[in-house]
Amino acid sequence: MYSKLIAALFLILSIHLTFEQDTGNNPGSYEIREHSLNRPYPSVFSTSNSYWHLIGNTLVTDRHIRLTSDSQSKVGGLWNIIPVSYPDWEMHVHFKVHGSGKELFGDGFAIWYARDPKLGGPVFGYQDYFHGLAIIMDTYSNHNGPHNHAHPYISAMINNGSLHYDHDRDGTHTSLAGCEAQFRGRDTDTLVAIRYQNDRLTVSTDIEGKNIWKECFAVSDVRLPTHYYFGFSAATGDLSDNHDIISVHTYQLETSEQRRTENRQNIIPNAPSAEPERPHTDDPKGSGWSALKIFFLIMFLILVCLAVGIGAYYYFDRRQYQRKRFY
Ligand SMILES: *[C@@H]1O[C@H](CO)[C@@H](O)[C@H](O)[C@H]1NC(C)=O
Ligand SMILES: [Ca+2]
Repeated sequence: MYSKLIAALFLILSIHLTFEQDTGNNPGSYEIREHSLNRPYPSVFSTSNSYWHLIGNTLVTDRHIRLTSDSQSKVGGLWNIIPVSYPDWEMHVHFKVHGSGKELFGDGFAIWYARDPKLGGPVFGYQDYFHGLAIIMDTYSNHNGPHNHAHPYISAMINNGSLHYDHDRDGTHTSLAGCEAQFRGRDTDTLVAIRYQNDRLTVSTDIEGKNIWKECFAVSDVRLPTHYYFGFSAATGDLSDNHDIISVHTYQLETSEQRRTENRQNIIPNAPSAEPERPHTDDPKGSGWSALKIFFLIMFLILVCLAVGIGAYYYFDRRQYQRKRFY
């Protein structure tokens, strides 16, 4: 009897979490098709019909878009060519980094929101001194000195064209924030979410096959203009790996009236200067569950259940009338 009840509660909880993931936890959000990419991929890229262009060694199969294969000295890119006209967005990227290397592999890939699409260069296959945002998924530790974090490492960098990305230091001096994330060579699906809303940049991962976003970092006062471009790039050198993009889902988020009417096109990318590394702390382990806590948890779950039921009713009801907005 009890176990059934608990199983039912867990089911409800997992449904709730799935809902959160699907909508990016933003009720006013909807997916932008021209900034998304999914299987089956367009049969022809780099034509006037396609929203996405491939550069360098990028290869498309029916299963993935391979920025680099697991061989030396490859450079690849995948660039969207429709500028992003809305100020607040969230992007979910399903990717896979894998290869035959057990100890030595690299270098990783980068996700861009940048002024100049379709260029190649030394920073994970894109140009140095770029304008915009880089989310760097670094799998190889170049920094030989005493290290304050392990790899793979996810970090963000904001650039107005003046900063150099220093590979030899893994970009430590220009990094805005970062976290360790064991996203390479996993059997589970690996996803990263980048949210930019009200000048707050949040990066989360879902790499453990739990279908839950785990926050990697969040930074406020990040200023990014509209009309930049989304892109992905990767490079291999002496070390190599497969760097695959499997799908991209981009959502326009609800925007305040003030931000909507502001001219955001000429903003110079800007963010609080790089902070010292935050010490890595593990999530607190669930210990010492008192009866009172369990009681409140059950009450909470019942409330969540009610809210999800009511929310789902309105959601699907509304969906009937607004089907055109969803893809
Ligand atoms: C560009 O960024 C650098 C370093 O963060 C800063 O010193 C400089 O003032 C910025 N330039 C502009 C035009 O904002
Ligand atoms: Ca590196």
